[in-house]
Amino acid sequence: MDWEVRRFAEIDSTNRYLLDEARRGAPDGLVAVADHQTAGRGRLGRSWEAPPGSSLLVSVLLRPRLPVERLHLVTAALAVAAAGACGAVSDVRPGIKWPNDLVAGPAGAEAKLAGVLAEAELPALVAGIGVNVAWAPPGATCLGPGVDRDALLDGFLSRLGGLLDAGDWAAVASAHRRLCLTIGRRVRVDLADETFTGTAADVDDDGRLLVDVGACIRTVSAGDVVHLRPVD
Ligand code: BT5
Repeated sequence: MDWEVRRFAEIDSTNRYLLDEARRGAPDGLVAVADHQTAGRGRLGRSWEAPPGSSLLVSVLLRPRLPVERLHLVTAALAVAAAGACGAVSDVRPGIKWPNDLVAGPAGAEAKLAGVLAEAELPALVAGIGVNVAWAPPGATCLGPGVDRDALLDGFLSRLGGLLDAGDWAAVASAHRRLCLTIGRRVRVDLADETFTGTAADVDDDGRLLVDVGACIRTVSAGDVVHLRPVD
């Protein structure tokens, strides 16, 4: 992947910027990086907060040749690439909380380090990640002081480019599964119209979460997952 990186001191949202560029026909491989976002987006209309200069805020424009039901694997690839890059520039070895959060901290009490937001306007897909580097909001965590954001960006893009160029989505799925701390945990799954609890049994080759609810295994392709303590 040949990345073309555009840097912004301030922008509303790097995802918004690349979606507009995609509509104008920009090629895949376009990257937007910001020191500060004034309207950083989370999933489901939520927001992503970070003081100026405190985080890696980056989005990539892709046109993945994948069937719609496998597009989850692109967010998985971002999470895997970012986890590897964090490990290379800091002492933090993040895990993945399904589907898209990087988490770090004591086993069983991990906190959010980074989040991925993918927005599709097919055939374009814009996927962005915010990684807390020198700051985290209450209840979340960061890599810590002294981490070089440019080195983190380079490590992220080179790993992501490697995964995309290889086009080996089974390898992405298995790397994601290896890092996924949700597997084996008691979880509450919040869907738009329903909530249920169970034990996360596995992540399948399309990146979907399989939850053992006792009577059956439910397959979750999108939703919010809360890790429960074993006694909850
Ligand atoms: C996410 O959403 O985790 C996806 C975040 C994606 C942000 C990147 S930054 C570059 C690109 N451009 C954008 O505009 N967005 C992407 P979600 O799972 O919905 O989590 C959002 C929730 O996490 C919020 O409602 C807060 O509770 C919490 N939150 C906000 N800022 C946070 C931070 N810096 N660290 C940890 N948690 C945060």
